[in-house]
Amino acid sequence: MGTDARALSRRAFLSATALPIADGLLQQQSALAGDQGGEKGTPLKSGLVLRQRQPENLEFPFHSLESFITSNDRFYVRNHYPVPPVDPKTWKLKVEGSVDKSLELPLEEVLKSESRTMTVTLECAGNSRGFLVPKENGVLWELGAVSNAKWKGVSLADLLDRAGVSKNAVDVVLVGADAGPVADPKSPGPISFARSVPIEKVKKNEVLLAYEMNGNLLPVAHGFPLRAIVAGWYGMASIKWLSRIVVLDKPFDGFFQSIEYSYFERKNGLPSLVPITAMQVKAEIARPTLYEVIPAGTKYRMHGAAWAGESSIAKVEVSTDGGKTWNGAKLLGEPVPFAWRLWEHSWDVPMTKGRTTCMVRATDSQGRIQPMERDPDRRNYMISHVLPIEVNIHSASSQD
Ligand SMILES: Nc1nc2c(c(=O)[nH]1)N[C@H]1C(S)=C(S)[C@@H](COP(=O)(O)O)O[C@H]1N2
Ligand SMILES: [Mo]
Repeated sequence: MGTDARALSRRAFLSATALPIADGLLQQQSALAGDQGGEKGTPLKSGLVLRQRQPENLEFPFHSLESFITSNDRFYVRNHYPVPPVDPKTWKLKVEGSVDKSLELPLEEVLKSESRTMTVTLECAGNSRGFLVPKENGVLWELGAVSNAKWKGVSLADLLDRAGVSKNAVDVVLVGADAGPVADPKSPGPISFARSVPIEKVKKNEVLLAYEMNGNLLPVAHGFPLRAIVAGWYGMASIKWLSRIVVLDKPFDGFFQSIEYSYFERKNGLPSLVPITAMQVKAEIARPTLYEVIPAGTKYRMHGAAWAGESSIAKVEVSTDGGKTWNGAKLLGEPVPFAWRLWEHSWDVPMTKGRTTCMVRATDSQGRIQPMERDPDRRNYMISHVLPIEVNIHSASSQD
């Protein structure tokens, strides 16, 4: 690797760890929602939408989507527990389980490994839950529990090579420093936020342990000092405030992948709960927004983003008549593996005023297309069916 990356990030970290900057970050983090007032569902000063104050859950205002990269202060935040106190001076990453040699790595050691950079879109498995009827339990996200950033860190595969993974290993558990009790089913005390990833996915270099986000130190809200980025998967696997990595010879059955973040898969006609993994193909409309008033007889720029998890976007289509007819949208920029693709479409808005429903649907490179209807086997996760956005066409001449 170049001298730049290692030297620079090491310096950034060493100074960060020596100074009370980490305390500053913590204060900044807890001030994020608290200081800014705001009712649930309303925008904070940062522009993020408050969904829950404690633990802090903040939504990216998807209608403001303008660029491929989401800036750090606009990236959605999904927390299950209060942000854990992490002191970078004493922080260590434990690597244990089915390995030749357990490791306890201080931050410096992690930073010494060869760095990699990946642009990866994270979508919460509960994104768009607010659209479900009847109303579901859980955080009622609209369109913005999804964001895209450039992450820099070390490949989990490289780190595991140092520990020497046993040949019987099948699963790698990522454990966060945050923990809390679970009410239903009642847990025997606090449970850490944790999630496993199969060893094959790790070996493909698709799991990054990131310490930088969009060229800056990883913000506390996003997992400082180190978080996992599991490329192509829903966000729940991208463990923040990483503290332990446990290699197992059997699949892990933790709460956050067997009870929460699981869905019904039909095997021989029998529904069985399986962990949620890769993101489904999905497109969303940034503009127009729900109930937006659009002038009749004009050209309107519809735009948004589409993503397909471990696959890639082949096609995006839009409808402005409630799904009766569909038109191809233009895919913008170049495809980037594991990142969303922006799209746009120029709509010739009709002269007739009244309500109409806009829709978007994406198809991936394997021919998978977004369904029109919600699949109940998915419980209240993986909400990727076509979402109707009703708008009002308004004639410029009349005042109503
Ligand atoms: N330690 C820890 N990691 C976590 C979570 C958490 O609550 N604790 N939430 C997960 C979920 S459900 C999502 S969608 C992503 C969100 O990452 P972000 O807050 O950086 O957007 O973090 C994941 N990693
Ligand atoms: Mo999530």
